[in-house]
Amino acid sequence: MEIDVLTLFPRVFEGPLDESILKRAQTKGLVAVRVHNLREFTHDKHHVVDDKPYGGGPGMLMKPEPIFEAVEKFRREDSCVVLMTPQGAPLTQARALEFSRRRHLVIICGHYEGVDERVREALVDEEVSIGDYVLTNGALAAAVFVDAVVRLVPGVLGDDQSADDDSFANGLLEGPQYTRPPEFRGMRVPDVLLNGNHEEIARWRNEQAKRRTQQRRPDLLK
Ligand code: JD8
Repeated sequence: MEIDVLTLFPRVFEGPLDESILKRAQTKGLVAVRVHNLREFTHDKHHVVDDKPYGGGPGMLMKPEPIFEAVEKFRREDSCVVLMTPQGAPLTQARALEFSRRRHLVIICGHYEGVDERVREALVDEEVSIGDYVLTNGALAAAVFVDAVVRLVPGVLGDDQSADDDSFANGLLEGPQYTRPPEFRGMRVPDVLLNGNHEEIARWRNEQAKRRTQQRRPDLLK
């Protein structure tokens, strides 16, 4: 999979994309993530990327020209152009899995108060939000989106970290988990996990997952 990210803050992506799973996905050649500064797609002396909204109102909008120029440079026949915006469809695991099957994503990170509507009309295939809370801009949202999608690209996760085991993949939250030692500061690991009966362990884990989901996220059970 190839991903081109268009943003005014390319450094936001430096840390997240160069760690662990995302780094390995890229060195293994399974994914190529390229981050581009939208300012480089301006032609005026001061590299202006924003302007006042017609009709008045607070804040600034992203001008259409740099975004059009960048998208038209990178998009191909098989591309999906994604706009990060609070007005987008909420990202779910099912949606992340769909995006992970695309050959090429072009991700537009909004900034300021958002983008000129003609970007949506003419360029954008999908609008995505990462959740119902307000971020200062679309760059962090895009980093989260890239993380959720890339780890689902076939071959990125090892067998011992299969995406099938993820919470949300089976619609349940993960139950309690333990590692050594068997007793720590008086708190014991449940006996069932120590007795080696894998059928009983699987049943216990499923019960615990259902109980935790019922208590914390009953919406997931509906
Ligand atoms: C893109 C600008 C900030 C949005 C005024 C300041 C996604 N789940 C999400 N929450 N927030 C965003 C998001 C926020 C953005 C932009 C995405 C571009 N802002 C603006 C309008 C109101 N604030 C997001 N995906």
